[in-house]
Amino acid sequence: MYGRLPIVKMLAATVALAAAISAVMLSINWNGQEASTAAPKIDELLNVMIVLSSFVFALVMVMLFYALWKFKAKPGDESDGEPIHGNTRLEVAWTLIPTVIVLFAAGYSWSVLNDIEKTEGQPMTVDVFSQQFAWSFGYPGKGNKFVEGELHVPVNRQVKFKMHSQDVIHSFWVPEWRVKKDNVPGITTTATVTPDKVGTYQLICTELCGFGHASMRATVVVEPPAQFRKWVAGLKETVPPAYMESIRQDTETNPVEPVGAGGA
Ligand SMILES: [Cu+2]
Repeated sequence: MYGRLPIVKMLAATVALAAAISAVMLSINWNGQEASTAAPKIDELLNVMIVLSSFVFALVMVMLFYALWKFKAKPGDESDGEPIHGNTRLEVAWTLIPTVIVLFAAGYSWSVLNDIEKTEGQPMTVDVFSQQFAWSFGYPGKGNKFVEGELHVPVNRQVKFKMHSQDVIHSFWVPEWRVKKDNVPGITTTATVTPDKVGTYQLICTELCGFGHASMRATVVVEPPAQFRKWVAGLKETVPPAYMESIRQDTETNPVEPVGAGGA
């Protein structure tokens, strides 16, 4: 066999390389501003995953380069490599360690998702309508007031978005909130967000939905509650019948309360 590997040195090199990669990767602000209560939790999850992946990547690189250097064929050596018939300890290790890492990642992600989707009291409901290539919004707690291309929500209030697609799959994404959810024809999907920073953001369709996908955006305004109430009171239109129909039809999954529940 190959003789003893310099395990301690390789581990030290792995830790050093993982630390260096993590330091670089963590110094980058990947997701931009945090503007919802979910954002810091999701960013922390991402940071933990970055450190874990850096470690795995470093371990693979150290072993790869060690093997390249240590077992390089001598010039002129045309012989076959030594046949190997398995190594139980090694196989147990490379099965067990990734399993533990993946289970940890799954458990941690699950708990974060549970946490950010928890509803407190009575969230405000907003209906989200998506179609090629525009967004519009209804406020069931405000007499089904309706607006196109501009979403307003009060700051520090939990909002439950109920998504309806009129044609193909779209996806609701406000990067600063971190929350992303597909709008699927025939199904009501929901996303729960508590925006916690006043400001103007962009809602971006993040599911390739056709020719105009790249321009399928809407303005998102997070404002103090009084200002929001004034804005919503000033809306002239109510949700058009075709959209009301899509709310009625999209019942295959999750809405537990009747459509229209929840108020601002
Ligand atoms: Cu779209």
